[in-house]
Amino acid sequence: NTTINDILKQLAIETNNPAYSTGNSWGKSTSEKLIDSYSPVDGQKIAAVAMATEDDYNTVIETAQQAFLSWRTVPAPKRGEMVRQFGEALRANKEALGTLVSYEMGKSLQEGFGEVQEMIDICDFAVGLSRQLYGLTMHSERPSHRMYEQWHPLGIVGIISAFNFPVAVWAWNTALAWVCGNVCIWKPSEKTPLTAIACQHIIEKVLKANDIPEGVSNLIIGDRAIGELLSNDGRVPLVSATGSTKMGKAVGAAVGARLGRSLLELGGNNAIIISKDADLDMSIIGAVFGAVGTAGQRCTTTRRLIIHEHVYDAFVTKLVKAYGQLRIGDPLDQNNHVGPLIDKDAVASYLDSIEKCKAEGGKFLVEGGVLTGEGYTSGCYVKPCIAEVKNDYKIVQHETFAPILYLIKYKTLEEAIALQNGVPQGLSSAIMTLNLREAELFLSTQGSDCGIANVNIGTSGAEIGGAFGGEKETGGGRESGSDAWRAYMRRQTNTINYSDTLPLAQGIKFDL
Ligand code: UN1
Repeated sequence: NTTINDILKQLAIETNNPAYSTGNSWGKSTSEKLIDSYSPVDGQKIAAVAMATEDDYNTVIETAQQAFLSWRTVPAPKRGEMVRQFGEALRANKEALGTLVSYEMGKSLQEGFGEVQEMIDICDFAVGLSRQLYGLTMHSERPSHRMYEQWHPLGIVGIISAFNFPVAVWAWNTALAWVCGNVCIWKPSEKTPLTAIACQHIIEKVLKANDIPEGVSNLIIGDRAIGELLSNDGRVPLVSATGSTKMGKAVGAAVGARLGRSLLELGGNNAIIISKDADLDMSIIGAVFGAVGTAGQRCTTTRRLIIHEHVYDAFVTKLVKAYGQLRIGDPLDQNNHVGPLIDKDAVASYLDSIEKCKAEGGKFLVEGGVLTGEGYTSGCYVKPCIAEVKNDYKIVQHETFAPILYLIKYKTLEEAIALQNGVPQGLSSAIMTLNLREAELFLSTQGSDCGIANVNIGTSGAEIGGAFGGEKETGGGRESGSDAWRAYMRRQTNTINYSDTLPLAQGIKFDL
């Protein structure tokens, strides 16, 4: 339709797009292989993108290596100025880019805009940071000596991002990495290559306007093979990867084998504890948005509700009623709450998880299923569903990227916390309670074992200012706010002697 065509035009998306860009120019791949990007919204092919070859990859790496030599000498606040302009360019393109995110990935338009807002927010954050990047100073035990530490850039940062946040997660990484003085190579998900092409066109204008050398912002389109090249490449000191635990284990192992650094943001299996002292109406909003937002495809999606036995029936009645009001359909239509899953493979895995849950004894209070008929021809629209389960079912221990919500009943808060922590993943968690003792216990060392723990807020929708990431199989990395920038730099301790003697530390005497 015309709106989408206008948007593709505004974002400079062509029918056939090149396989890579080193910033100011797009490279012509030697490969004939193409990735076709289909919209899960209506099943239409949007456009095609060439896949990069290993030669293309090496061209990108060599250009990036060269660029780093000059980019690292640009003062950090000047690098921040480029990021500030990038934030401005994103503001100007928010509507178009947010709409393309919604159309190519399938999340609601509001969430598409929200995702671009996250990019703008991290740019603002990074601009301020560019005048900080603080090291500490400490007192030397030796007279007339000064000790301090400083932070230097690493070099090339490889960014592997997932389809569910096709643009924001790149921005979290790249905005910080740039102000820190690194150059970046982005390998987006092959399920959402066009939003990545659009982002590269947006930054391209900023790079040109500021005479930034080729190689500071690189995009490379490919599948797992490109991810493997990045992970195994000693020229890439840091690989930041977002996606499944399976992918993260492969990346972490490959990068670890060469003693490189990886920053992993992997699967979640996030729960909300609904206490007997919860505000139930507020809890419903948190739980429903958490479970069905982005059609259950956020790493922070609420997958489990752990509900106190005293409020169980009342809460579940409200919850089932709320699910009955959900409107599923075209995510570009703002009347709808839930859009499609990313593709038919995701639909198959959703159906398979429902079957597995039933086989283990799960009792469905709201049945799932694939929607057919008008408006659902892409075959990617599914019904959000709810099942009563036991926490130790195999399927409940596993992250299914779909709107399947599991209910578990509890008696004591200690038991609820044990259930909440009793999964291999450790990303996000929440408790709904108006009881101070419960809230504080949940946040204490005996409480949630996750990287994110909230009170009276759901599990998803984190702000940029905090460090984002999780423990256990979530991978341990932290991105975005707070001091997450340190992951993109190397620390150096410096001791300077401005006396005319050379005293040794620890009082050691060494006279010649
Ligand atoms: C993700 O799903 O990979 O906290 C990121 C949230 C979003 C980011 C999710 N700000 O839900």
